[in-house]
Amino acid sequence: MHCDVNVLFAELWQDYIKMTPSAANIHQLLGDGADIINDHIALRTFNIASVNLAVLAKHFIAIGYVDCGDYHFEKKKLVAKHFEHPDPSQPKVFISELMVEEFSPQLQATVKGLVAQMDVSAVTADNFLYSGRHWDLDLATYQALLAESEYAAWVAALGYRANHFTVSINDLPDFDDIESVNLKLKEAGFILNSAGGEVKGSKAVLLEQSSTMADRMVVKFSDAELEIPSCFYEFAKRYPLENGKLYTGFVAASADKIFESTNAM
Ligand code: OOG
Ligand code: NI
Repeated sequence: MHCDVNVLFAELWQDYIKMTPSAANIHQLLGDGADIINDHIALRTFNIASVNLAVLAKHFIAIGYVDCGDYHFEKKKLVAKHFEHPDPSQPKVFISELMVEEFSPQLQATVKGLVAQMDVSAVTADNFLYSGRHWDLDLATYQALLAESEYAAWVAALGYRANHFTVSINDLPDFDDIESVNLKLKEAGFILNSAGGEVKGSKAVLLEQSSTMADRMVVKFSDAELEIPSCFYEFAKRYPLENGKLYTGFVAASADKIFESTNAM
């Protein structure tokens, strides 16, 4: 496990921009070359004991992160937690896990079979959170997973890595509101996730979010290659609580729609 939060996020970012070439362009577009503050990143996994949310979370807890919130997505059969660092300038972390036992016996057997191929030491290695896929996967198995759960298929194909980074709109020098960020992105030709509307949440729930639809990349399966959705970029604007501090949580109804940024269009 890493012991330096900045090193871990630098590694996660390097992997993420390989998966998401558009993120580098968006970075330039919104930040005008200046540094961009990340509101949060997100990771995905299965709730199988050897790779579950808690296993991923250990990497963040080891560098000072604290468990700060629980979320449940009944229809997608997911649960999630978010973690915060004592230094509020460090990104928050949103980790979700698929409740595998709620799916068909076939999906359960497939997922257990994938995870069983992993080297047991992989999950504590420094690079685990940006190590990608640890198993053989054929195209038919990918497609069978996709038919039941887009999330299951995404994790099966792409494995362990940041599924998105999130620009903190509050910290952008040239933009104030999420609508003008969205407009700038659309003018530059980026496709936004419009599930539930382009802006998820509101000032009333203290968080507004939008995201691009994931980039697409050719992934090698054991018997074929196929272009599939990879990772996306998110934009978040936070509003203050009554005590004047910015809200630091997530909004389940909004998150539910953000997950769909990796759906095929
Ligand atoms: C996470 C979706 C939720 C947010 O900011 O609400 C989320 C995911 O797609 O893995 O990131
Ligand atoms: Ni997010």
